[in-house]
Amino acid sequence: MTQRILFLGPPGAGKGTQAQLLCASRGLLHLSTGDLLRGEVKAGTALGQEAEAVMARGELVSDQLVLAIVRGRLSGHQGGWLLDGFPRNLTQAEALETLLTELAQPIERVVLMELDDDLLLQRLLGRGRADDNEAVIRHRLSVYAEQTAPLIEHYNQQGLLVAVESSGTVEAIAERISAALD
Ligand code: B4P
Repeated sequence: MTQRILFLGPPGAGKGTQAQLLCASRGLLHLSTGDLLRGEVKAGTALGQEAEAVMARGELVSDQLVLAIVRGRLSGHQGGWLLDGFPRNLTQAEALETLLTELAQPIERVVLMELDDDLLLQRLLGRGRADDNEAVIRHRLSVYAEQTAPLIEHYNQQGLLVAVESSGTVEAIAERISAALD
């Protein structure tokens, strides 16, 4: 069974929602850089203070900060994992590859969750997190298009990418993802 998985897709595609389900059913470590950063903000750490304003603007937190978090969580972990919302740009992807080569734990599959902008906007406005107002969401979508979308071709060239249509019910999408992974 596929054990080392990466979820890629625009904000609001449902990466976090689907990652929780898949990790529970496969016993994988769920590593969401968004959740980890929000945890640092809530705890009021120095890292959280640095990340808070950046996240509120809908921009990407510095690669150095995010990489330190991921390295800390993956080093020493035994077993499978799912990286949710990381990497977000080519610098992060290249640093991840170096780390995974060191750990001898290559990525097995990259799941691209695809959804129209209108539905993304609708879902995120419904969620109502601090960074979920329309102006910030539109900015996050443009950051995704500029910085994260190039990773689609990057992983496609490596033969790792599988695209999953991400409209419909949570259950229907979960079934599509499972079918795409096995
Ligand atoms: P993230 O926390 O990664 O969140 P996201 O991309 O906005 O949402 P996701 O796709 O996980 O959607 P969700 O399941 O919640 O990023 C937030 C910020 O953190 C970034 O903007 C950035 O500042 C920072 N950050 C994170 N990682 C970083 C990195 N690597 N480098 C730099 N900065 C980083 O679903 C969204 C909504 O849709 C929810 O309300 C959900 O209930 C609903 N939903 C889900 N599935 C649905 C369905 N099938 N039908 C209807 N609604 C559905």
